[in-house]
Amino acid sequence: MAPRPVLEIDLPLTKVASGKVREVFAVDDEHLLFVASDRLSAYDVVLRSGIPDKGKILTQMAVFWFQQLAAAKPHHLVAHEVADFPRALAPYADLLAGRSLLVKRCKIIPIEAIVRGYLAGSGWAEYERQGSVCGIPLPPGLNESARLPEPLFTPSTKAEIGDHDENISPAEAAARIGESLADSLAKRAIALYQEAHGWAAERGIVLADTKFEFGLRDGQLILADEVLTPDSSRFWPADDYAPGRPQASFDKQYVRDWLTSINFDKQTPIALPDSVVTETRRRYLEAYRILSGRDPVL
Ligand code: Q0Q
Repeated sequence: MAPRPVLEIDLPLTKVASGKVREVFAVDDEHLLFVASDRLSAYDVVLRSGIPDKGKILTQMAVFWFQQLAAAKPHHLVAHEVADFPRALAPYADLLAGRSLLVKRCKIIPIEAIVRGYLAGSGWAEYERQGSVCGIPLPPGLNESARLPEPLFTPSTKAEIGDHDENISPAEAAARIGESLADSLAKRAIALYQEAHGWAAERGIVLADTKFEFGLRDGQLILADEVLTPDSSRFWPADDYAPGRPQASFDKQYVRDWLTSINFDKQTPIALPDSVVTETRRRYLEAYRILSGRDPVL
């Protein structure tokens, strides 16, 4: 029997940032604590139903990638076991276990480092309009979901809470953060995507695109935030992949299909049927087991 979903993260620590699904708390001058809830967002709406253990499964997927990928280093992850956290956090072990990351503080670069290997979402929409993605001209005649000739660094700005990120060109990103840093960001993000894409493809999952966050610390470019989870990436089942149409999401398709079936207004936070919650939890578990080769600690 799955536990009840954890929708709110209440800790007697200073909250420094809050996202749709995760909270960031101050631990000390050097460290932050990331805690992932079981909240689920669809079409940028946080739904009333959570997915039990989602926060644990996706946190442990990020830990897997931080440990697995050569291109992930240097990164901000310090510890993911509560036993390795500062002793002051021990009283909150039941809430934190499996769903929290102790990370090194760094200066976050105000650009979302998105890498696309396939034409989907806002990339496909721009290509249909003007034959480019983030202003990067592409060959004519590409189909929806087509694999791109090479992975593209397609940055976006970091929107304020409640607003949407805005796609910008690599040149605009360079104008905002400097050419050298933008170039380093692009190279690191593409290397990460390529390594992860290869690992996932060998296991029957297409990594279509993903969003990385980077920071600066001691003059180094540090991989930050979460990495390569279904909340920051598009995962497609490889055995069903066919260009020319939208692809089923490995993890969210049951949610999307049900929301479509009830003509979801893409604004009202609504609850999901138990069957959709159960099936979605099963898909997150399956994705973790396929990619990491192990069971999550729940
Ligand atoms: C930091 N965020 C993002 C965020 C809401 C994530 C603060 N190592 C770091 C990190 C990281 N990662 C951050 N700050 C200093 N050092 C990243 C935007 C916001 C929820 C999750 N916020």
